Amino acid sequence: MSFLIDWFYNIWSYFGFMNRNSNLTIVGLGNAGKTTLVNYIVNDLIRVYMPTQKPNKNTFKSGNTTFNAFDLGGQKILRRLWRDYILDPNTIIVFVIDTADMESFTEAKAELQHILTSSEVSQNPIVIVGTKTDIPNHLNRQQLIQALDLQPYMLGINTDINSRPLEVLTLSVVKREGVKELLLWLTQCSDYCYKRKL
Ligand SMILES: Nc1nc2c(ncn2[C@@H]2O[C@H](COP(=O)(O)OP(=O)(O)OP(=O)(O)O)[C@@H](O)[C@H]2O)c(=O)[nH]1
Ligand SMILES: [Mg+2]
Repeated sequence: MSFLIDWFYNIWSYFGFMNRNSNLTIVGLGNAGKTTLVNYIVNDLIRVYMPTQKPNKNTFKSGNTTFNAFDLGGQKILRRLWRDYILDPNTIIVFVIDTADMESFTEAKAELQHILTSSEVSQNPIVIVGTKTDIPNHLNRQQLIQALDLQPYMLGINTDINSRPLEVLTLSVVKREGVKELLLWLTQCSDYCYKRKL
């Protein structure tokens, strides 16, 4: 039976009939580059933004999916808001981290681990996005995986923690590199989540 559903699904997707919505919750420490990334995706614009105080909703389309992206503030006092948005069972979590800011790594890693080990969001897909790869001495994808202790999640060692989609990507908004790959992953992830619910 499921092959029939897949078949109809593929045909409908092919003809563009399969429009759907997906939520993104964008978190990460202050200054990580969240607002810059979202606005680049939405408006193709690179400019400087004030630190985010209130959550901002931005909408953009990629493939057949309309994404509602909630860009949250990363300053310590604002992080308690993250939970309210992350708890949406249908949201894809986008955790943004500055690959060139070694000083903030311990704190970023702690926040990320908190999310990764939270049973409340254990099914939510998560993409860890390392930004600012244009800055010299940044960590590349492999170094980022190591620094954040993400090897068990990537290697399929523990099936419990691998039951959800998880990816690590790096990019630079300034150089306009890696953003297409992020959009592709988000679109595929949204497809996968949709099928998972069928
Ligand atoms: N070199 C470089 N700088 C970047 C890049 N992306 C963002 N930045 C800079 O990083 C700084 C912080 O960017 P924001 O997007 O405001 O950071 P944020 O994560 O939204 O911060 P909060 O709103 O405080 O949580 C700004 O000075 C940006 O210009 C990038 O790809 N490369
Ligand atoms: Mg911001």
